[in-house]
Amino acid sequence: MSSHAAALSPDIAAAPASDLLLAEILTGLTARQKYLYPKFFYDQHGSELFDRICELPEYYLTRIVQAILETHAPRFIRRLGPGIRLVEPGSGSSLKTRVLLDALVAPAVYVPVDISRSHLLAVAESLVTRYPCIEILPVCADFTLPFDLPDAALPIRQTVVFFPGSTIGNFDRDEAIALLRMMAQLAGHDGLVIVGADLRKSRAVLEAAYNDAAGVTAEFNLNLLARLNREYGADFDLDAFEHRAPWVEKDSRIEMHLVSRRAQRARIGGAEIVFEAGESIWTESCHKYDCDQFAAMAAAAGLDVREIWMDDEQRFSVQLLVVGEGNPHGEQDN
Ligand code: AVJ
Repeated sequence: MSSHAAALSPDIAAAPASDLLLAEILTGLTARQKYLYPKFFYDQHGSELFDRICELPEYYLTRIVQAILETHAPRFIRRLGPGIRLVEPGSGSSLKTRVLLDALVAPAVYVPVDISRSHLLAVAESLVTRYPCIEILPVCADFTLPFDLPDAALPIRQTVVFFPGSTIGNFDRDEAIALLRMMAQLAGHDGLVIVGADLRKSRAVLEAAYNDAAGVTAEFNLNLLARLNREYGADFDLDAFEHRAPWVEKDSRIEMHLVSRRAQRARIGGAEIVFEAGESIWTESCHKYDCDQFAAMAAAAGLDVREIWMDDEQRFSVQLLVVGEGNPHGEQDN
């Protein structure tokens, strides 16, 4: 780590505590339906694999969000004027953000928030070089837990929370509402929340997007076990698990699983995890919405839909949300 990156922000040191993560991992692996949270995908290697997923021909999401943002975001962001603080939970490589950063009127602040410390640092460093007029304040945090926004040197007029990649779809309805409420609080009075929501479409298109021919999504899924082996001294046999990602119509979601090919045991953190043949670890849900359903969720979080940006074929939506009138969360300023 270079001293340059360290100078970006002292908050970078606040990485999530690792024994807390191990406790969460063990809770998931000892549940009746075994599960692991998708946030565990994103170590350095997992973040890189995700970037490769975004380039896959079958993975339509990233390209469409990018096109939607290129069409609508620059004018919208420029109109906001100077003094904007852009906060991005789960910023990853901040690639989708560039179209916004390019349009921000200086002075402005960008707060990328990501769980992958080394990846966040590397990205933040390159942003400092690329955007000398924007104050870059990275925060290493698990955005599903409360975190503090770092103090900016510049006066801030308005906060825009940016969550474009459809990660909201990883969460169940109640969790998604809680997350939207948290974003409303971060945005504060007069704030804006921009959320990407993938739309319901045919099984064929959806299943192809999560079962790519090159096998990158399978590798991404299996990297979760590789990571447990690397970081927690676990002994999962990667060849004994298989990637599966069916569209589950009744719950309107893709479910990603790692299915045990045979009866087996694995050790992690002093515990033994027993698998029957065909038993799975549920690693991710990717919910797909229609706009009415999404608006109802936003409303439950105290947010009103002001505008929806979509591609011509209505495959993906970017929702512009404002803190609703009379919502108590609107009064909480950050
Ligand atoms: C990063 C959560 C938006 O749900 O499409 C991609 C993650 N998983 N392929 C998604 C993912 C498998 C992605 N999000």
